[in-house]
Amino acid sequence: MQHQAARAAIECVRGDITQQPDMDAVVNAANAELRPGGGVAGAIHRAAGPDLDAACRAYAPIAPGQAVITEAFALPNRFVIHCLGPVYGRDYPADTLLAECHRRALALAAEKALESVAFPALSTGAFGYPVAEAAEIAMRAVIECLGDAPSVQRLRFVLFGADDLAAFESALQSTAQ
Ligand code: AR6
Repeated sequence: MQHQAARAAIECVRGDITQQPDMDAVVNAANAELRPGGGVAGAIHRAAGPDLDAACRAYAPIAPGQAVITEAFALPNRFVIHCLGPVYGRDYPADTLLAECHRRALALAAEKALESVAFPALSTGAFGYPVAEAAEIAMRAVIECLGDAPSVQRLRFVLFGADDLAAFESALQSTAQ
């Protein structure tokens, strides 16, 4: 599914965030220490190799809502944008912090004049954010912020599961209208 918002195309696909070779940057669902961990972070660090872990050390720790950018090393992308989403039920206000992650990720992409960015479903795995709510917040945040990131022409949400894909497609439809 694809939609045009503020000159940028937004699409939702089912897949693996480490297998997006046509994207300038991929977003990591990081932990505060920017270490490998599980889920998206584990997959990204495994695919990027140990140089990514070394590069992250200079920026850690980060707080919920923050984002930092590093090289992507062995990944087929130019950059990794590491976002720390809120832990649902612990970090407040969760919706503001989740939106802030997306806003800062796009701001970093714009600083590097990137054309394309792929996001996973931040906070919806180990951090427990209900996916339907997270999808609405993520979609609203990127559509609001794309105007401040004029270089970004293509935005992709990469979802692991069929239910997650359905939630993001529904959010794209309702938000983009
Ligand atoms: N590609 C795309 N999506 C994925 C992939 C992948 N390779 N792997 C998992 N997902 P999570 P969080 C989905 O837990 O909730 C880590 O341990 C997953 O099914 O990666 O922000 C870190 O170290 C879920 O829908 O991120 C942190 O401590 C979504 O991506 C913590 O988890 C997010 O799941 C971050 O938790």
